[in-house]
Amino acid sequence: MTQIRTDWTRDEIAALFDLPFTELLFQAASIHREFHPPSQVQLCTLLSIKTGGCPEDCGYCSQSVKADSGVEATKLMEVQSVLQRAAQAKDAGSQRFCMGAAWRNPKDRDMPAIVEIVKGVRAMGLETCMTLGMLTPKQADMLKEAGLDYYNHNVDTGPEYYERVISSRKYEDRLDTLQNVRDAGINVCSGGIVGMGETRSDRVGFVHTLATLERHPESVPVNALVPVKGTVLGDMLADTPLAKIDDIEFVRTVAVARITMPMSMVRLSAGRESMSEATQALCFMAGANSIFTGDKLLTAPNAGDDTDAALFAKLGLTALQQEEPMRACKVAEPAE
Ligand code: SAM
Ligand code: DTB
Ligand code: SF4
Repeated sequence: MTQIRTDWTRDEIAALFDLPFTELLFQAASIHREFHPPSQVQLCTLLSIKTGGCPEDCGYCSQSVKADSGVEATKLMEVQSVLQRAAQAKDAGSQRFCMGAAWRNPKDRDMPAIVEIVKGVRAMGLETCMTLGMLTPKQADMLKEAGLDYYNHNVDTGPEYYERVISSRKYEDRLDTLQNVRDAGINVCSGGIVGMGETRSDRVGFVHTLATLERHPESVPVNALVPVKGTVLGDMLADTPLAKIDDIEFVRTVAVARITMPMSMVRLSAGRESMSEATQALCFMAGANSIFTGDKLLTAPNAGDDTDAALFAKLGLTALQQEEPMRACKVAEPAE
């Protein structure tokens, strides 16, 4: 019986990464089966409700003002337009509607519209998730009151590599917002990006940060860097193609996330569009049980519904219909 642990050491996590690949996959798949229905995958839909013009300097992001990516800055979408897109997502079978804004943090004047959006999407019977940048405790409380189910705020990588990717905020700022979200009683969605030129040891640090939070994030998105021309990291990768993350190393990261955070939904997130079916299948074997559907992420292309329907049929996967009862049971079980 696998216990939920938040006292993982870096050495233990490094040792998991070092396991023979088939052994790592076997352990991850076994734990996956203990906590989740292994052939069901949660479908989430993303919508950028405010695109581009972001003052932050995240080296991977097409929406930073520092990037020369051609992404045009827009205003916050009208509430009704967002609700229309949510209705389409629901019709397409999505369970969760995730809305992203290219902000360092929401301004207080933005909050009434955000609250209205959360209420409206929730009233459709969709789970709501927002990612709006840093939040104050008060803003987190307002979102909770509006009925927000999840807040996404990624730690992105290990603490040592963070300042190589982003200089306009600190790792601690990210952790503070995660704490504010937790304290407000909103479920936490936090993960990061693999393939930004980080080392194995940075990936160990990344998983270690998440797996040693007081409570594991309920959702852990693992993104593969989408290299966007005009961003620091996109251009670096174009110049040094060998820096591209190895598929097996990506799957290892998913497997280690699954083993260390057994109850979390591990989301195979950005980067699927350029991933082979075989690599995605290995990710599902390694414990990934959530994806973003549709043909667009925030600004980058995504696999698309037809492609995913074909993949699911080939692999015998089905859409997860509801938050799994198995997870609820595990929480209720007493520790030994
Ligand atoms: N501005 C908010 C923030 O940074 O928290 C929300 C939006 S931001 C685009 C959400 C996340 O998307 C980032 O934390 C990062 O992990 C991911 N992301 C952004 N650009 C990406 C890219 N090119 N490839 C992979 N993941 C990316
Ligand atoms: C997350 O971890 N991945 C999503 C979501 N959270 C907001 C965003 C991926 C963005 C990919 C690049 C783009 O579309 O611009
Ligand atoms: Fe802004 Fe978020 Fe992009 Fe960073 S990742 S530049 S905070 S939109």
